[in-house]
Amino acid sequence: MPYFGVLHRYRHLLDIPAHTAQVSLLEGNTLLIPMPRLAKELGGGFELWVKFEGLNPTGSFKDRGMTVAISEAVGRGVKAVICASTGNTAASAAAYAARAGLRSIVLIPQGKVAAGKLAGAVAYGAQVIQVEGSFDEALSLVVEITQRHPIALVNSLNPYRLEGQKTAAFEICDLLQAAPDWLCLPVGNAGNITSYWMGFKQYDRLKTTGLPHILGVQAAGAAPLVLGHPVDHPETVATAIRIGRPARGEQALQAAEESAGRIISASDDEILSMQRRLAAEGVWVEPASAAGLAGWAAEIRLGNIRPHGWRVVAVCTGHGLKDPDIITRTSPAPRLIPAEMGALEEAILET
Ligand code: AN7
Repeated sequence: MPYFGVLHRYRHLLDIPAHTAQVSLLEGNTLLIPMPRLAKELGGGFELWVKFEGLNPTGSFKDRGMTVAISEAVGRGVKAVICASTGNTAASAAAYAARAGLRSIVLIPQGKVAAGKLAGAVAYGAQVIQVEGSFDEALSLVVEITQRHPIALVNSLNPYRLEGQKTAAFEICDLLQAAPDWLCLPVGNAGNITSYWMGFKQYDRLKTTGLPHILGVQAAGAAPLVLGHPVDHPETVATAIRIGRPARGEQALQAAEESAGRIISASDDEILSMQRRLAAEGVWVEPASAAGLAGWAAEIRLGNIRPHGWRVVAVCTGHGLKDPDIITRTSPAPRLIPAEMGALEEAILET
């Protein structure tokens, strides 16, 4: 049966208005990749899967929520949409707005958005505006402007974004025939952790698929939910989750508590090291996307979680291609040789 995207597949399970007019790029249906070698390296005793959300049409999980938010907006006659973004939401909003023939405006924190995301937003035709400030400041601006002008807000304060993002939880349960024991994922503005928890609870009510413990992971330099207070100047190499005042923070804490999970933080070093380990198995994700698994690895190492046959799904939210600079910046440049056999042999045989 051909695949038509998350709205087509799961519409009956989403709380959305009847006017919603499907705008899709056939997002969703992403791969759940088994990672037995990495599980063993991390100590073993559990089964590890990566839900690779970087395989969505614009390279991140944001497409699941955006198809629904834009479909709803189009259905009620909206002509322009706006969001604040650390990059992925911007690219996704721009793409779905383009698909629908809407104008899109995206606000990004100056100098803190990875190259592939900015390029995406520009390529899809968004009006990109840089703000001299953080994501959190940009978000306050877009919330206010949507109260003054007829422009639809497509940040995850928009409830239809969450409805769409629930579909990832449905897919995992459909594929594994049950919820996993643990779900680990990065936390920024906290829309995704909220959506997963809504999705798992809904599926459990409908199909008794069970509930996972949720491990939400923030970057140590942007960890308001771990610290218990907002962070005014968040800093992390994982720019996607460089967020100090998560819009859905309360719901994230509730998801962690209700699921008997937790929200922890991982250092930039731990995040980058996990990014490398994943890439060493052929799965290249952007730094933020490695945070969930970096947190899991730390919990195992510290003895806070004892793995006994758990089935673990790590959500890798965005593709490595989104942020190529972080890799090239932190690795030696490829060696340059003359176009001669002797030089090639010397270069590859010397060590
Ligand atoms: C790769 O694009 O907030 O906790 O503006 O891009 O739902 O915010 C991105 C967030 C994780 C965190 N991984 O998700 C934005 C933005 C990646 C991300 C998150 C983001 P939320």
